[in-house]
Amino acid sequence: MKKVITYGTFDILHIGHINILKRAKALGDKLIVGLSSDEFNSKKHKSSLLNYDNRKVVLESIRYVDMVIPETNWEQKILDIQKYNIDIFVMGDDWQGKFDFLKDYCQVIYLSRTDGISTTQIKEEL
Ligand code: C2G
Repeated sequence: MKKVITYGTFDILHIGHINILKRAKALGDKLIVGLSSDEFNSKKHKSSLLNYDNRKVVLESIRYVDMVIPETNWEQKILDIQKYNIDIFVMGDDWQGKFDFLKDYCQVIYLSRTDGISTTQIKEEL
């Protein structure tokens, strides 16, 4: 049973999110998503249009997602990897290198982002 984890805000879901979730799931058997809380979003200097509960329900409905846990701080990843026996940590390559410290605990894979789409762009077009 190979377990994969990834983290993010996943506001206003779009194909970029689906692509990374689909590819992350394909790397193992179970995918856990650490979903940024509304409070943590403000620490990331990001605001989401949809609140945590809404974003959580949406993520849980995706076939590639097996479990959603809250992401409330930058320090929880090592604990999450140990707590959930994670084999692979996945992030989009806009984070390339930023999480290499996790290589002591699990495999770290950065996947290419989907070009031409972002929540920021959608918000601006709205
Ligand atoms: N993503 C992507 N292609 C896009 C947009 C997003 O592959 N066009 C990926 C990002 O690289 C990330 C995931 O989708 O891996 C979620 O993106 P965000 O919700 O923007 O997450 P972010 O704000 O990067 O938060 O601790 C890590 C942070 O919580 C990551």
